[in-house]
Amino acid sequence: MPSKNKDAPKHSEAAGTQTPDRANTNAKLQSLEADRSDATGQALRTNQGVRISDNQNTLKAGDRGPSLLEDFIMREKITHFDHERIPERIVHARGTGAHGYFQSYGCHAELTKAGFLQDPKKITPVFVRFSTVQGPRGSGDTVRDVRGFAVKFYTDEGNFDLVGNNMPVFFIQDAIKFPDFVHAVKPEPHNEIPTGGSAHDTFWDFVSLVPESAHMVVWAMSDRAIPRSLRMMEGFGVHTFRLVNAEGVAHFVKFHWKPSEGVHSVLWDEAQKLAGKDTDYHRRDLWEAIETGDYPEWELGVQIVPEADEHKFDFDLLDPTKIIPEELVPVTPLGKMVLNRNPDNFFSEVEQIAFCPGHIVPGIDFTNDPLLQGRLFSYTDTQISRLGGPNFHQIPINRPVAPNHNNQRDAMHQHIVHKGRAAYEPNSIDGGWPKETPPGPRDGGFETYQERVDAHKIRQRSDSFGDHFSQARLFFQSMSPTEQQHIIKAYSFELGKVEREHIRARQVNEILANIDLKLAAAVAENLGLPAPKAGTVKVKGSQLAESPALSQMNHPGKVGIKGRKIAVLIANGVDAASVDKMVKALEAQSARPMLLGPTSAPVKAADGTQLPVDASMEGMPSIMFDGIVVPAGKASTDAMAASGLAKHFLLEGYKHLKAMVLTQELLATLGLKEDKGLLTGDDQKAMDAFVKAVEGHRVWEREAAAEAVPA
Ligand code: HDD
Repeated sequence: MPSKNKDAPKHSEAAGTQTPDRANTNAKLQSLEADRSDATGQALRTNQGVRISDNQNTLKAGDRGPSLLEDFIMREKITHFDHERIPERIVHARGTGAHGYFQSYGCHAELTKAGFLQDPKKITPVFVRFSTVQGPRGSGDTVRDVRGFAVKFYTDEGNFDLVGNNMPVFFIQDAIKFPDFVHAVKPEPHNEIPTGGSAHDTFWDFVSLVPESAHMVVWAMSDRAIPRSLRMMEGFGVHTFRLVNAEGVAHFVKFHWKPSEGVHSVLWDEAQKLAGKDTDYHRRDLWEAIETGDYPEWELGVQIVPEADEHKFDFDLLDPTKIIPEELVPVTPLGKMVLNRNPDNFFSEVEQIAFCPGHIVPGIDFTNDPLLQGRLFSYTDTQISRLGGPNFHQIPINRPVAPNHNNQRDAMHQHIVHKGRAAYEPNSIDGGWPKETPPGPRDGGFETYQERVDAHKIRQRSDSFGDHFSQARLFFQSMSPTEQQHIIKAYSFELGKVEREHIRARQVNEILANIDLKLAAAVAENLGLPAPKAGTVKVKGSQLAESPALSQMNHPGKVGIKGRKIAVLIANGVDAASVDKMVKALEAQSARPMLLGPTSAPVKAADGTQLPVDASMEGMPSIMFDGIVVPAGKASTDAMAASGLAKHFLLEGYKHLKAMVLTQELLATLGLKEDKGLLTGDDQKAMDAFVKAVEGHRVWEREAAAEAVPA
């Protein structure tokens, strides 16, 4: 992989390097450093510290004799190995993560007393874990699924975990339904199929019986469920939270992460192919971006609603199946997050990180959202079985940078040698320490927002949670025609995999027909079902006819084609000057050009120079790139025109609406016509148009023409 940014800090230098960004995370790094192990120059020893003289042979009675039980070295090694696996997360098992930092844009004291949001000079270390929901640890990255977006802020006042998703709503309204939902979406119990996807009977059975899922399911059938990159996803806290200032005044807020690289997806056909050709597509992309210095960045913002306006909307703020449309309450930016360091060890950091929505700091508080309330219980509970007991906060990646003295003691995997004799409070033996801190505007003890509660104990859903279709309709109707078609195709694909016709019919007639009759009719036609009648639910509709903020097309990003991967296809006889010109034009835009040859062997240019390639066209197919360029050269063009591999690469790129620059000869051979993103030549004009087309992510105008191309 060519490193675009030659000065970018490399992973192995992580601990010591002092670039400005790197220095920012030092507090957390220093606290982790003591636990990092570098065996360079060290003798091989047992866990008890004994030097090992032979790591090749078990102790035996004679060189052909039986192994001896007394071989403590072999036994220790095998025993440890036998216990290397821990239970994977019950949901969100497949994930990857990175270190970085958060920096506030200014002082937000009017909104919250949380220390990390007061001072633009304050750098707060973070660790982010992205995940899919359904699949196990080894499942594919590009499956159709919701993506987890969990951020741990190591603030001076304790850890704050914002455990969100890349979609702003959820499938259910009450936590008591979570095990039902998860059992339905997970692989079916009799045969453990499918891995990583929701295209099966039990999922569609559940969601077609539970109309509160309607809104989230349209999101899951949209392009949001197949992101191009983890760097190109929005993140959402989903629930309404509270921010509380030093005077005790609270505002309702919804948290948003906005990516500087825009919100982009792959096409469904690419997603499926990638799941086979590069199972690790997303984790590789994030890793490489950070290694090459293209640090992903998001803006943290909040939608702010004064307490007095709680009942101003046509939905309930406590209902996690609802958004606050950004056109009604715009997102106020608070600060930015940059991911600038890859983990040193996947297991220790990504696998062992333990998030919990209940990890909050003074200045942040919950609401009565019944989904959120249940989550407050579930996460710690799950860590206890996953990480082997209640001391998981002592694992380096989970440890706060804030001190955390208290009288909790013992339990499995206790790493701290607590001094003193009084593990209770109040005490007079250890001088009364550790002591409570009264609440206060700064550095005070945590104080819960004093919401008044006066109610009967009941098991009942509020009527204000009863409208399941207005926002699902708003979402569908806010999509561009292209996005709507993708949604129709996704429902058709998924329901087409459902074996039971009554489930397909119920989803179409009882859910989709209430969302949008055109959507229902199109899906019904694709499934061969009778045309649906208008839905029977009286849908009151949203305050807005459309919410443009919901369409990905309206989130192009602010960094041009920075970090976009471009395939430069070459073969023997290529014009080296043309290669150089195109690569330089791409590098000037901070894109990542990669040279691909027919094989992994170097390519011999027309002037005799040897051009080493980054990969073969087979090793890195077109689905791994955002755009394709072919430099000039008569012999190389002829070779590609005669090569099934090269032609497939190019036709597949065309079909997936990628921006491309070809030679005239190849254009003719492939029988393609130039369009806004299919260009010829290698001059600056062609490259400028190419860059513009990559910025647009895909050449959407080509969609109809591309349908006819077999690839
Ligand atoms: Fe959850 C993990 C996000 C509802 C119970 N959840 C988990 C992760 C994310 C979310 C991103 C992975 C964290 C990581 O990377 O380690 N979950 C959500 C969102 C929800 C939500 C955005 C709704 C708005 N979750 C939810 C409910 C429950 C859970 C209602 C239970 C009542 N979630 C869990 C869990 C997990 C988890 C079982 C599995 C592993 C873990 O917590 O640490 O406790």
